[in-house]
Amino acid sequence: MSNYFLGFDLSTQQIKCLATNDQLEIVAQVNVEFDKELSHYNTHGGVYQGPGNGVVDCPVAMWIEALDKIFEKLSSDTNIDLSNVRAISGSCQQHGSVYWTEEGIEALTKLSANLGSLSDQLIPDAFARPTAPNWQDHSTAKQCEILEKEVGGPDELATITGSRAHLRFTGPQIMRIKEDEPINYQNSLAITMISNFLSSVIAGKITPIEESEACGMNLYDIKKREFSRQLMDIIDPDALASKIMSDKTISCDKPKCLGLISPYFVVKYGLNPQCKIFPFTGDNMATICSLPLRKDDVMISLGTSTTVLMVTDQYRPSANYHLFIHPTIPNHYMAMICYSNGALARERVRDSLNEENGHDSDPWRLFDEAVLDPKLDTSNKIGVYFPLAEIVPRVKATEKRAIFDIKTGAIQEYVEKFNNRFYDAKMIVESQALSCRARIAPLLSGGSTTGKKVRFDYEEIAMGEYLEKKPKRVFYVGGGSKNNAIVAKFSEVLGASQGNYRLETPNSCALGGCFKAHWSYLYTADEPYDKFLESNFPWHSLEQLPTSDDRDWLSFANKIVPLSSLEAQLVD
Ligand code: XUL
Repeated sequence: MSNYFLGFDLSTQQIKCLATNDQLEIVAQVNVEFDKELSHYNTHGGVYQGPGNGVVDCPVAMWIEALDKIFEKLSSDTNIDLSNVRAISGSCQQHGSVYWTEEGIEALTKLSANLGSLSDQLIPDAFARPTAPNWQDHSTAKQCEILEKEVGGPDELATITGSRAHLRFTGPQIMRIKEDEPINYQNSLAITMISNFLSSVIAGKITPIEESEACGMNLYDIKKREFSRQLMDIIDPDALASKIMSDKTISCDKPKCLGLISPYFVVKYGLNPQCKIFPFTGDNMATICSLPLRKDDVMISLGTSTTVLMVTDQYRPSANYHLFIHPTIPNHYMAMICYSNGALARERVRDSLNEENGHDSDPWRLFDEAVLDPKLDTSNKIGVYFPLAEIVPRVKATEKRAIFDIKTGAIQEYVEKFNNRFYDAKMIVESQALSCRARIAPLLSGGSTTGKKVRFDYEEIAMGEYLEKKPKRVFYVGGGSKNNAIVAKFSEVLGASQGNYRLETPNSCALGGCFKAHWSYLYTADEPYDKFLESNFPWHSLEQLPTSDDRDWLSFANKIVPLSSLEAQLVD
């Protein structure tokens, strides 16, 4: 009889739960789609959009009802014996916050299958605010400005908390709620993030914030590894520290059992009373926990936008990306770089190429041929294509092309167009990949500080770092990763020393939760997370891609200087 481990994923549009067995295989999968299955909350894409004020909220009552529903499905729609579930963990959309009343904190400890559903016992009195801000909320520009200004600017805030101020981050959100809804704020005896909201309901008691999640608040001092008094004081010097249980934050250095599952789930759904609950984390952190990633491994999500997640032991904060304490590997960080231009920008170039040249039934044929065409000489060309305002670098929507001197890297001429659109197809993929290469360079280990200094964004580093550091493995995910030409070009530019992989990740957040629960349950100090996963991981589920040629990687280094110069010309 196998042990089972549950991993939850409370994301924007659904809650999902996976169960894995002793062999790390998925044995059950259930989900509840909010708009469809809980349509009486009238959410669109799981959220409510405020009336033109940038507010984007999620109803907490919907999540509470969804939790009962998903446990119901686990017990009736799957074959697993829930009394064999040994441990539970999971992940949630990052940054959101849930506001608990005194009654709510009390009601959690008294949850009972005899008292009706979770909703009957928690709604509406458990929450001072019926909704939780969603990560798409953009109502906090004023609060972000204040936080940055008080500490000396975006770089300074990034140095303390791993990120500059962001509209969706919990600190600015709490600050706005305190200002706009003073009664709700006052009535909130505890403020949890969404991750420790979910673990609290499952454990039947308020559980503190997990450290890697705390890094998504703009309040946590990563070097000191504690909530920053200075930052909390800007929002509320009196009560915030106690509301967020700042002295009880859960360290990621080793697994910490939060307690056993609430008797409610034992009696109602047949869970084992000894089932252990381990801290839940953010969805992006759980994604890296779904793979045996180590220092210098990179995951690139080629979706509508491009997101880079990587494991690093270098704490080199920048206002242009995020650093979070790694959820399972001590003294490591997860870096997250979010670009707004990804697939849409490539598709625009593809469409104009097809318009000019006509195309057959495969809209990608001409584009892909151009990307891989060795006769299309882009060695002295550089260009950026940002149909949307870009985050990295932080600039308005723009396009720019230039010809440069291959020997010196100096830009010779800015041009309106290259000879034809085929160059743009090749160039957009090259420059998207090159931008990733330039931004991950400071976060990779090794390399020397020799050579000319080259600046991207706020940081200037020596050419030695760009020229000598390589990622170990690169894992490609997301829609764009299905395109062979695109991943081949990214692989050439990034030059992973230990291989390139492609995988599908529909379940990665929940799976990361299962693996974390499993590892935490078996934890021994001499089996760190990456080692536990590496030896047990179903490698056959990944597709290994060809390794790239070192000469390609070196020749793309010629474009580091011109890309930096070209970006410096773009206006903010
Ligand atoms: C990350 C972020 C999103 C949400 C999505 O900073 O805001 O990825 O976590 O659920």
